[in-house]
Amino acid sequence: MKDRENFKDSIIKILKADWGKGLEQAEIHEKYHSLSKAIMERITDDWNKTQQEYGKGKQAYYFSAEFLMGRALGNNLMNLGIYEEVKEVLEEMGMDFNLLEEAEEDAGLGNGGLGRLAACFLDSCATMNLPVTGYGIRYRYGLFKQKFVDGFQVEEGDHWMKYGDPWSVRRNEDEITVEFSDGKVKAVPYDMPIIGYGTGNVNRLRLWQAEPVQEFDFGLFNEQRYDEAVKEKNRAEDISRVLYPNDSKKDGKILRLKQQYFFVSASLQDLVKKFKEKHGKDFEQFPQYHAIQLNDTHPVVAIPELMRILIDQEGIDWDRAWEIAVHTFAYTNHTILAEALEQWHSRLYKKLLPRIYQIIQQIDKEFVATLKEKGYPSSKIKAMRILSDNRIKMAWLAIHGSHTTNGVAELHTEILKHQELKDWYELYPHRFQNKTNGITPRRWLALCNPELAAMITELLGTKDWITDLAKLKELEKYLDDKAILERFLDIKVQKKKQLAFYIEKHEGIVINPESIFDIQIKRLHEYKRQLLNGFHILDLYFRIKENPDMDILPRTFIFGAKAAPGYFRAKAIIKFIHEIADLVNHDPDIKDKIKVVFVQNYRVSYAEKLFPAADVSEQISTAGKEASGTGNMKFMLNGTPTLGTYDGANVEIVEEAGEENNFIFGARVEELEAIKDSYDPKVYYEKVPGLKRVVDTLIDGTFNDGGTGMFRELYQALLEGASWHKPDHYFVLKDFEEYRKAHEKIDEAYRDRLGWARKCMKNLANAGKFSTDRTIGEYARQIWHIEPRKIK
Ligand code: DL6
Repeated sequence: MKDRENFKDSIIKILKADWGKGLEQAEIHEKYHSLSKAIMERITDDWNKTQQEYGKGKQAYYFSAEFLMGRALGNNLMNLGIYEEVKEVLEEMGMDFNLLEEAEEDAGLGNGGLGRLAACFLDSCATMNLPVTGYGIRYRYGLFKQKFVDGFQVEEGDHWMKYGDPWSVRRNEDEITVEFSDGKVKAVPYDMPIIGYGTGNVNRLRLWQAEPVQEFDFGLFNEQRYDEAVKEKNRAEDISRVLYPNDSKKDGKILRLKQQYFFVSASLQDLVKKFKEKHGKDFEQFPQYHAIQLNDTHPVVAIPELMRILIDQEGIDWDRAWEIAVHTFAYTNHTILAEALEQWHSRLYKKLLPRIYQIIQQIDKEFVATLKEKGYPSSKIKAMRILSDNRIKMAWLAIHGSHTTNGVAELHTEILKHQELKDWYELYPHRFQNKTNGITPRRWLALCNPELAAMITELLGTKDWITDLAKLKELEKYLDDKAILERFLDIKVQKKKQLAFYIEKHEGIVINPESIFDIQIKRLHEYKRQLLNGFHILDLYFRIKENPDMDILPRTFIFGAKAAPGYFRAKAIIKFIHEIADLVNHDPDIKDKIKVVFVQNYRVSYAEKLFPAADVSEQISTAGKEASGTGNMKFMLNGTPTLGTYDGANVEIVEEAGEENNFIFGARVEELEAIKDSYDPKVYYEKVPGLKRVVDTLIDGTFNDGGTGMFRELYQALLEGASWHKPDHYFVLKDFEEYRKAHEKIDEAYRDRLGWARKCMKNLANAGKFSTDRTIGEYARQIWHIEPRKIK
């Protein structure tokens, strides 16, 4: 940075202009805000240049209802290559950079893996100079903030921009009107810069905010009917008020559908408007300039919406419009869980979006005719119809109305092709592809683990690995270098101490950095099997009680997870783990051999502290249920072995780093498929030593669920099942014994310090495949057909 003094001046000026304060009086968030704006000022020219350059050719658009961005400041400074310098400048001004970083609220505009993947993708696109724009919703409230009260999850609204949002620019000139049957709303875009690493290119994330067409009704206001005067405003603003509001109720569902249509319609109108400015009405060319990726089914209403725009507004005939749509869209499937495959009641669509519904009916009608022509039997046609039983099958619409469908890990894609979407694969074999997920090495190594990053740079003699992660492979030459392995271990201890300090400050729990940090961080869901982890801890506890001299290495089990507000069982599991923690952490007989911590409000910025400090990565989902997972990759990239099942991308992690450097256990997909009708968890419950004892704690009075009945319900789900599923449908009891054995292997392996470090290094050295740079390269070449365009 050549102009340090100018930079300081801008910060001071912004503080004065925006907050009316000098440096001495300013609050921490005001300083954070001014610094961020000063950075925005510096990137504006490059941002404009990039958009101009991209306008010259084909571009891709990532339509996603979620972008889990986390914090921007540190990441942006690093990508701009001025992180250290800005830190120095701030110190000269008497500011503590760490405090400023911590003052930033996470932009938590996503639920978990799917939204975070979108954020990593944007980072890779910008870094690779690829013309890609993200389109989504500017939720005023992100994913809820989580607190624990007596071990129960309590949710609070996440007003992430209450102090403003210095990283967004409102673009009034690009506002759009979106029409529903019950009225119109204004969609106003807010653009966020996506700063590439080591390039001048700055990409764009465009998030739409819903606003009323008319701020308030002046007539009603004059009549002092104040509530009615702002009714319209509230109705419009509700659309972008919160991320995925609870959808268990009908009202909630309408709002979610409104959200989906709102951002999709605004985005498509935006693209069509710009296209016409350049190419007139030559819509045949539309797919030559646009590739639109549909991130799961949430934006799939884009297919009939583009048809509507082309047919009703641009006068194009049905067949041509359909061709254009199919050539423009591509669809990514992120789950095979039946309850997550979106379906909408026809009557909701009919009521809210009557014209879109008509178009879907027509798509369905033509599709049925095609299948009949091909000689499909009526049973198969019924199963594949886009509209059946008064429901719209969004995944079917997505596959039929796009040119590619991809899964997110090899195993997942195979399951799609040969099980879940078998009929579709037979119909459209050439449309199916695999795109194994990734993570950005910028945030998930360079930024969150600068100590390890510095060692890698020193050993490789270059920073190139940050944009070419396959280079990590060269670290293999140090696998038997004792000094290097020791250095790796020292760094791990350093990261564990930092985490221990943070946890003590934020959770009030002291943990021992010398213990094994065994971490499971992800959304709370039955298929992810946090319950299995809990049962194992409890079993360990009982065994230590029986045998106080048991020789085990001290372990700290760390959990981080949010449960969906309406997901009763997931909340029961959170409470159960808290009860275990309470028992274990306060028992003097345990002598700190095991400790259990459930961190509150797990989110991107917390994750950045947890991944680098882990010794063991818990990836223990039921085989076949986790589409990919990306947390598994973040652990690996920080040199952490996986304790996991053959599921999702775990399979590929082990393929890359070797099974002998990880701890793989449990039933595989084929086995579970074969036993699914005959499985009886009671056999395991009775037979596996120690298992009955831990399962029974759910009902024998060991623990207290506050009179909610939630523990008994969990117990019944395991042993008796429920109206909608068989007993233990995620095979927790079946995998328990093998899981315990895998833990024993870890205990043994960890004792050999250098042997352990070697496993860690082997994982790190083979994490190259899991960069989103690799994933995005594949999307760009094999789906989007776009080229890099670097600005001068
Ligand atoms: O592809 C990103 C991410 C995967 O890594 C996870 O395995 C998968 O569970 C997640 N899927 C969803 C599905 N949500 N919906 N609908 O979040 O996607």
